[in-house]
Amino acid sequence: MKKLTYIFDEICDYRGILVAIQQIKDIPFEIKRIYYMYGTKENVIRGCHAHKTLQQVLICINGSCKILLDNGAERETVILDKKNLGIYIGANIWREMFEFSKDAILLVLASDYYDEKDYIRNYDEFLKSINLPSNVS
Ligand code: T46
Repeated sequence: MKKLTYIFDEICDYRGILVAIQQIKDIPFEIKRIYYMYGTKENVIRGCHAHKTLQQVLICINGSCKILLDNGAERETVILDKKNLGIYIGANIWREMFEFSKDAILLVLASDYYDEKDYIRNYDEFLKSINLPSNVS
């Protein structure tokens, strides 16, 4: 699967490290929303949905977690374990986030406002939406 990851520049000086991310310049969309999750319980799987139009960049700014990406034909798991590593997830990609470390903080930059209508939360519906036969007989 073609996947887009970013290593954002670290600006280091004697005080520590600063990472800056600019819309359009560093990621391919305008940022309309930022959200983050932490305190994720052990063995929890988050996500389990696709988006019809939303584009996002996920960065685990503390700790680590894994992201499963599924385009209906291929599945791939990415480990987010660096504070300056981002993964782009476009529309029509099923995603699952799991194996969060206790200290994980997953930051998400999103191209649009929250809209439940943009979600596809059922895997068979997701397959149908991308014109693949559903697993349901
Ligand atoms: C995604 C992955 C990476 C809001 O009210 N506003 C928001 O901006 C968001 C993101 C969520 N919510 C509400 C909706 C639910 O009642 O917060 C609750 C938890 O959301 P959800 O179960 O969708 O969270 P995740 O972690 O499964 O998925 C989230 C994003 O929703 C989703 O767009 O791609 O992170």
